[in-house]
Amino acid sequence: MYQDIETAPRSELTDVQSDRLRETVRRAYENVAFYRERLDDAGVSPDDVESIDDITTLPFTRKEHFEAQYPDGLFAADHEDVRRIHASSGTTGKRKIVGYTENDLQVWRDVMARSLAAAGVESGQTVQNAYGYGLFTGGLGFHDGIEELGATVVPTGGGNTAGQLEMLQDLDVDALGSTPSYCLYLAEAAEERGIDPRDLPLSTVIIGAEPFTDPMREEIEDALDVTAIDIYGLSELIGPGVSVECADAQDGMHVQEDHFYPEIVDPKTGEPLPDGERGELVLTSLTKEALPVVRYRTGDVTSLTHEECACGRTTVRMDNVSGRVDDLLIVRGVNVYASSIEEVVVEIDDVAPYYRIDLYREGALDTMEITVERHENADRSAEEIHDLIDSRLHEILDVTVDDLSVVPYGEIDRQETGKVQRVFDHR
Ligand code: DLL
Repeated sequence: MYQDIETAPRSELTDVQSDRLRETVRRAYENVAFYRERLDDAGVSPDDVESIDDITTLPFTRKEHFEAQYPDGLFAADHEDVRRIHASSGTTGKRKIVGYTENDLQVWRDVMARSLAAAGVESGQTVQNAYGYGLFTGGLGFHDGIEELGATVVPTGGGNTAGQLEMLQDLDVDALGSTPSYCLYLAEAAEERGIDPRDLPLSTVIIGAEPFTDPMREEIEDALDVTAIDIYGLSELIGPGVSVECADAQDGMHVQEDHFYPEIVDPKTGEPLPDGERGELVLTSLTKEALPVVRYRTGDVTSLTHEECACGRTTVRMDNVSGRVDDLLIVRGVNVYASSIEEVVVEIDDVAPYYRIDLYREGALDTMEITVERHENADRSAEEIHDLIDSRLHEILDVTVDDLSVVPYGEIDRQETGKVQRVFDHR
């Protein structure tokens, strides 16, 4: 275990959380006009918060609030105490600007070092960091955590695939941090250069920053002969390191609960949901100074479990994030999740793990086009693949696909940096 708190009994964790929630609410109330108004409107005073259970009396904070308070209206620290700024790009709306005090940066280093240790990385090993450096939290978040753990960081950042492969091989790299889509891209690029990706020295990849399904993870593990560990985080809370899978069980992500308190709510009503039920993840920061965040509606869909984990950590685990509340594609009035399409596509061996979904509006009618790639070594013909996917999609979707194309291998654009885009809504 990297830190003792990861295996603390529940009662100890609850005490820590209760103390920290009280401090967080007080800090937010005293330093941020937005929180003062929201709490006053809800009739809650910081004195009313006694234990972590009182969290449900607090109002939610939403993406729109970050936008309305752009750039730093939610900051609770003086400018001279802010050591670093990051920002999340956000596909819609304004960037969210986030800030860190020295203490916040140390918390981040700690939770990232912990996360890497849980992923099976050891001090003395070499970790290549292919997350983008810059305003995105992925690059520097991983970078600091790798150093904090006592491992060696190779700061390749995103892109430059030839350089990535060269470093992986020549520096005998043990673990790679990268988005799942870039992992697959690297494997493919290796093959094109005559390198068997399974021969790369890697034993672990730590993937996150975008949703992926279980079949996609298996594809990555198989292509690179690695263990693929899911890591989750978001800029508003800190960046990567909010939760991570352990290499021992690979069964849900342990939330770093002494710093981030998770709840699951019904996305429509905001009512709390019990363990095991999927809903919207709501997170509260418990130690952040520059930017305390109270009951943040992440928009990410998952569930929680307090069941014991084989690894010995006592922290609550969250399931793989299958998608976002607002990612639901409504096609001709019918709910369609891109992840369910991905599952169909990736499960078929003859199909490469690349696809795109295009949505158009013709007159008053929505149309949905899906493009998949035939695998290099596919046995089935394009027509056979077409019919197979068509019938599977027919079984799982309540809406018909207007156009399904099976294109030759390599035809769908690969994205070398940033988060992959698979849904193109032209409506
Ligand atoms: O993506 C932080 C991060 C960097 C996490 C590197 C993991 C690795 P943002 O750019 O603010 O921060 O985007 C956060 O990305 O609300 C999710 O929708 C999505 N996301 C992050 N991790 C995962 C994951 C970083 N493991 C948003 N699975 C979040 C699914 C993820 N979605």
